[in-house]
Parts: sequence; C-alpha cells; structure tokens
Amino acid sequence: MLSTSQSAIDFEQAKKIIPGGVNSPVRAFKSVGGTPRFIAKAHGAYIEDVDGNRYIDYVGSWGPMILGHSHPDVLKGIQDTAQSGVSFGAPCELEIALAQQVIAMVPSIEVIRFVNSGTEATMSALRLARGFTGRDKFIKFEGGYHGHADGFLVKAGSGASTFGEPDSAGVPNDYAKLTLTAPFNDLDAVKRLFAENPGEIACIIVEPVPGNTGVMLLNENGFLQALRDLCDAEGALLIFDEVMCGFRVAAGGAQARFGITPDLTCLGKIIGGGLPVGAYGGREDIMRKISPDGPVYQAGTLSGNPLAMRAGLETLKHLQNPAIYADLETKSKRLFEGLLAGCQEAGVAASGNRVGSMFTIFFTQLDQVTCCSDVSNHCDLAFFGKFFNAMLEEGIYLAPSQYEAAFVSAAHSDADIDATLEAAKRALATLTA
Ligand code: HOZ
Repeated sequence: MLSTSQSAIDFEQAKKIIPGGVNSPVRAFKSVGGTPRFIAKAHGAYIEDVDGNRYIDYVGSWGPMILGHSHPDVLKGIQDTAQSGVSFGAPCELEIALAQQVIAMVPSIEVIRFVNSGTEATMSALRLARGFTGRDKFIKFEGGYHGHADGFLVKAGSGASTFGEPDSAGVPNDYAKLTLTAPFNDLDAVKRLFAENPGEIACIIVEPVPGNTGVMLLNENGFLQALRDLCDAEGALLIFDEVMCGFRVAAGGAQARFGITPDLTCLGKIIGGGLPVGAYGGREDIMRKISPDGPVYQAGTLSGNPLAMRAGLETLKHLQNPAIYADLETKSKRLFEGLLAGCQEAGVAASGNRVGSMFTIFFTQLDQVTCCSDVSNHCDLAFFGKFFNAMLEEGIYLAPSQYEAAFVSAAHSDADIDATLEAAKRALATLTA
C-alpha cells in the first residue's frame, strides 16, 4: 500500500475550513472513496503527492496540460512576463498576440474576448446569444457541463452528475425554466423543443466532444451538423463549448476536426497553458454586441491577465506543429484500445469513447455509451471506483469519476503507456480474483 499519511492529514485540515476539503467537488474523491492526494509538484507526464508518491497523470489539471506539466517554454514565459508585473487592469500587448493566435487557429472566431475561466466564457456567451437574438430560452444537453452559472446547472454533468445532483439547489425555478434539455444524440428531442417553443430559443450550447459525462461521440452520426442546420432554420445561434476539447482534439478544436462552424465558441483550459483563463469568440456581427461596442455587459478585473496570456501563447506556439496531434493520436489510440483489450482479457464488460487524446472507458454491458442516462443507468459506477483506486495504488492517476475524461499529453512516453497498460492488467486481475 502506498503511504498517504500526509495527504490524509492535509485533507482533514482542509475539510475543517474548505467545503469538502476541496475547491472543486470531484477532487474530494467522494464518489470513489479513498484519500484525495495533495499534490506537491508536477513535471511532464507525472504528478507527485506530498507523501512522495509519483503517478502517471491522465487528468492533466482537467485538460490544460496538453504539453505535459511544467513545460520549460511555458514556465520561462511566465517567469519572464512576471518580471514586468503580474496584473495591470489595463490593456496589454500580450492580449492582442493571444487573440491573433487563437483567431488564426480556430476557424469560426473573428473577434474574441478573454475572461478568467470556462464558466465565465459560457455564461457570457449565453448572455450574448440572448442579447443578440432577443430570446431567453436555450437548449443544453443532459450531462452536458458548461460551468456552474445558474442556468447551466440543469441536468448538468461533471461533479453535478458524479454526486447525483444534476439540478443544483440555489438555482431559482423561474430561471431554470429557461433551460431546455435533450439527451445527447437525440435529434427528435431537440426538434420537439423548437416546435414547443417557437421563436423563443436563443441558442443551442453543446460540447462538440462532450467530456463531462465521460466522453461522448456526437459527430459520427451527423448529430452536430443537424444541430447546425436546425439553428439556421430556427434563427438560433449554435455555441460550441470547446473549453475542454478546444486545441485538444485538433489545433482548431472540434470545429476544425469536424468541419462544422458554430456562431460562438467558448474556450478555456489549454489557451491558458495551465493558468486561469477563458475566452469566447465568434462571428464579428455577434461579438460587436459586447460592451463597450454594444449593449451586452461583461467585465473582469483579471481578464486578459498577462501571465495567462503568455502561458497560452507559449502553449499554442507548440500546438501549431501538426506532429504533436499525430503523436497524441497514436499514443491515445494505443492506450485506449489496450485498456479495452485488458478489460476483455480480464472478463470485465467495458466499452469506451475516444476522440484524439481524450477518452473514457465505461464499465458497462452496452456496446456503445451514447448519452448521460447510459452512464447513470447502465455503467457499474461501484466497479469504476474500485478500478480507480486500484490504478491509483499502481501509480496511475485517473479522473476520480466515471463522468469525466482521461487526457493524454505530449509528455506521455511510450514507456508510460506500456506501464499504464501493465498496471491496468494487474488492477483488473486483483479486482476479478
Ligand atoms: N469539473 C471540471 C472538470 N469536468 C473541473 C474539475 C476540477 O477542477 O476539480
């Protein structure tokens, strides 16, 4: 058994003064059991806890660390920039540089606004869609997670699903009524919502590669294109929440990978290189409605923070090299298929979904997991918890919830993938003995 005594001490202390001992719920390991590891440092593909245990990390700070932890260029960029000050509350040239870089890489973005988190990005994009269309209702998907602003915490994924509270307390009923939901991959349900709410729906917001109810596949059956067509027919906007999959599944995000153009895109995670950041952008005529150009208000003291801009720039500089994505694809495919093969050899029923370097293995009898209720009703969540803890004991750090994705980084070596597959074999053997 790994010694986790210092993490346990830290957790007890944190619980006294921080809800659940954590500043974001899934980190508390509540649905999988065990002691959350307090992390002391992270380099490349590895994180190390306060007890000195090293893990091969497939969380990657929940997505941002596509180059691996502590990439030397990102660190140097942050250090150099910090010499000139860490926040100005006034415009700086790094904002222009990152804006130009994102616009050059993401097909649909003509104008962009930086904020401080993915939650801010989605919240602001929704307000903009409402302001632009003059409509109040919107459609999201069951198990879709778009941060924690009130209107999105209706049938929400990620921690909300993990803890069985997809509809958060504290969200006013009158407000939640404006949020319409449909299952992933159910086009008829989306059409019904438009039919039942004629001229009232401002937008559809969707993660084009959902990663917050586990990874789901939406493009394979034409679902995303059908959403695009429906929005056009109904005068609604299509918002791609690419906070997780932006720059993850391709240099230009899912929209570049699939060739589908949203009206607005939300970004975060990777564009901050691991520092807190978010952004929303899209068609110029829509984006010009934002204050001070237009009447839709949104602001932020730390928005366009120079350190985050620089960390993002250094990260995107590397992501312009297509070899990175080719390598991520190869490694991720081998890991994903190897894990599924390992389950099959061990007699453990499993299936999975993968797009590029993000994937989820589901413990289920289903051949294919296509929507949130498949996860809630047809996946063995108790077995997931056991597998998660067995892998942790083997030195493999996975997301502590079946409703999340695994992320492979450029820093993961072939040896890391081999070690992970061997660890999974041992873990599965122990669990099925
Ligand atoms: N809920 C986010 C991932 N789906 C972030 C979780 C965290 O940072 O703990």
